[in-house]
Amino acid sequence: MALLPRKKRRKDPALPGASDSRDGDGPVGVAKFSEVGIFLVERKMGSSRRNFLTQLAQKKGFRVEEQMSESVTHVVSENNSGDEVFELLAKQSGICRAALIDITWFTESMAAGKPLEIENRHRLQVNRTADRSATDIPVSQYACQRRTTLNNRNNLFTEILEDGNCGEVEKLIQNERYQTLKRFTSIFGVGVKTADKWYREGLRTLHELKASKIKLTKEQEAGLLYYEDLIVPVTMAEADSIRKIVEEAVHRFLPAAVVKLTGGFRRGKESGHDVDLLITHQDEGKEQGLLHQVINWMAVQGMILYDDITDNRDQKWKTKEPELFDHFAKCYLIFKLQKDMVNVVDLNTSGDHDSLAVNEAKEMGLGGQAGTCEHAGCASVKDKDWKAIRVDLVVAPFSQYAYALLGWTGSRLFERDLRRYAKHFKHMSLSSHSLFDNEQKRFLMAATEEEIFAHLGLDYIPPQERNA
Ligand code: DCT
Ligand code: MG
Ligand code: MG
Repeated sequence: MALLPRKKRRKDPALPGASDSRDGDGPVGVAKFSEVGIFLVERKMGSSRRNFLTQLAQKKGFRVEEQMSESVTHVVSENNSGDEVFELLAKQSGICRAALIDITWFTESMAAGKPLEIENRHRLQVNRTADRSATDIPVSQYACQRRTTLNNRNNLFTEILEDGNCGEVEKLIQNERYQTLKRFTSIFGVGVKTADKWYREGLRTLHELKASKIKLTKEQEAGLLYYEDLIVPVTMAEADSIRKIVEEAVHRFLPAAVVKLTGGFRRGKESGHDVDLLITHQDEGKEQGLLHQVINWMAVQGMILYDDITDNRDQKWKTKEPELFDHFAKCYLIFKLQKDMVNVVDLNTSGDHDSLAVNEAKEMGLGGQAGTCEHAGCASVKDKDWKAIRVDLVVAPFSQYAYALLGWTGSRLFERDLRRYAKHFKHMSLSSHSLFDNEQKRFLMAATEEEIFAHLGLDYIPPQERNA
């Protein structure tokens, strides 16, 4: 969104995905202190000092956001009054939920090598009482204390984006690096880190990538192969069909197993980039080995275009941060959905998807003759009787099901804030497996999401209000 006034134009505008701190190649963020999102106010600080402080903080494992967003928790400024910072933030986006603090918090935290608790002396005083707008309504900085439906005030900014009336956004989307990173990260299996590496190696287009000698992973190869389908949003009808097909496959092996649609669709979204399915069985232990059986069976039926199974016994997960990665048996797959399996006729979505990606598909001649395709989504998407769709299958033991359901429902920002809230206010560690009370030194059991919210002392927020 709009940026704060700047002394100099930055050479290096925000990257796609920067606001959620994802490194790209891993599924979730890698900053050591990812629960803290710092935004450094450039006013009076200047761009070179801001760059220097940004790099310093990043080296120490802090997440620093280039732009103001909902994921910012600490707005740090130097030599500005609270009113000045408040006004700058209110002008640009109305996002004012983060703590407004002085540079002293930042320097002390850097010296300590970890984010310090905010003390009163760190806080900037905001004295304005007159002409306060809606942004002044005290709103928790934690998404898990807010009810965010799909129809929220951020839509205003999305409109701005679509109409192209915002100068800063225009500049950003014209930026070559941004365009290239967006293009490359739209390939399944390519994160910001890889996209940036390719950019630095001089690659700009999918055509150049394909023609290069760069060694692609199996995932990226599949991503390129089914690119044209995968950039088309998945509809609710398609998600529902896949859920039913997977459920049928699962029931061949475990008739009483539950297959639940999670992710964005559970939050009420009409479309998404993938289908997230969570599987469990009431008799804990019965779910073991299920994933391999189901994937093998579906593969024999010709339903699987690509699969990457992670076994829950796989030791490689032990090296990762427990809060960032879960240890469930899971499979990231590309599903081959026969169009006649979809109940509602809603497959003409190819015109809706991202125009950049459309042009890329066109440029590559994906699924047709290069250069002969009038419209991406031409022959290969429209005429073939199937569509490639990304699916995440996750299997959770029954005793962890409520935690897995909460974790896999998202949104990512909502989940991050829940964990941050649990840690700071309740001294508890929340993951997609469990909730551990660090004071009582025990795990808190929960059979439902409602019980988890109750353990955390939070009002229950239903899935459709977790769209932070
Ligand atoms: N998630 C997780 N671990 C992962 C990946 C995802 O715990 N390795 C959680 C975070 C949110 C939820 O699963 C769904 O993730 P996505 O499918 O990436 O997002 P979404 O909200 O479903 O959005 P979309 O509709 O674009 O798929
Ligand atoms: Mg999803
Ligand atoms: Mg997913």
